[in-house]
Formats: sequence, C-alpha cells, structure tokens
Amino acid sequence: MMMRSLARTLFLSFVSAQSMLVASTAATRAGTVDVQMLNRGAHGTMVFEPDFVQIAPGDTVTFRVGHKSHNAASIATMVPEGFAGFTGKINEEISITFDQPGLYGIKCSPHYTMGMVMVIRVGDATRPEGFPDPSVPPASLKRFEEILARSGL
Ligand SMILES: [Cu+2]
Repeated sequence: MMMRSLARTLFLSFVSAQSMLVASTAATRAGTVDVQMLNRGAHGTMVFEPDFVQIAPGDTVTFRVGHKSHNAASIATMVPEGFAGFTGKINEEISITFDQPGLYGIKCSPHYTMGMVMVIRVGDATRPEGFPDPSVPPASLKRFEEILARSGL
C-alpha cells in the first residue's frame, strides 16, 4: 500500500513537471518580462526591479505600478538607431515590445535625477559607444555603470 502510494506520488510529480516544462517552453516563445516601478528595492531607493532585463527580439516588457508616482520612458540618446521611443504616463502600466536588438536605457521621468534608470538588452548586443550617455544626470550615470558592471557588459 505504501509503495503504491509512493508510485502514484512519483507519477503525479512527473506529470506536473512535464506540464511545467510545456508551459515554460510556451513562455519562451512569446516572452513577457515584468518590471516593477518601486520607491525602494534590492538596489536602493527609486528603482526599477529588476533593473536589468535580458530578452529576445519580439519579447515584451511590462512596466508595473509597484508604488505610485513613477513612469517608464526610453532615453532618446540610449536606444538603437531607428527606435521610435516611448513615454509611459505616471501611475500607468505600460507594455513595450522590443523587436530591434540592442541596449536600451530606460528612465522614470520624475526620478531621473535620483538615478531611477534601468537597462534592457535585446538579443546578444554588445555595449555600444556612448552607452551610457555621459550627459545623463550623475546619479543615473552612476546607476547605469553599476547595472552594466553587474551584468558583465
Ligand atoms: Cu520614479
């Protein structure tokens, strides 16, 4: 009886592992990554969490309202050439699909001077010249350097 119950448990965990594998394969195909906009996180105050996201071309990043009074906007001088750019509204969730490989610098407009920035890497892009843009606010420049060093870029 014990053995039979153990066999059933093992079978059920096998089935559940199989369905999880199928689910994660499907998620990889049409990837979406969630980023929280927060007053405080693992890397300090006024942060995107995570502050570095690696995705494949065609994947989507959803910026979620973790705390109030934040937004997500692309930094015009820190995106691949030809990227249209985006500016999310304060306190609004926004989803952006990144088709073009490259590095993208993202900021929160109200907290840009406080260093609220993040990096999105699409594909296997290397760090281009002038990334980060040395003219961004000093606190943001410092955080960009931290993020890039931590991410091995
Ligand atoms: Cu903010």
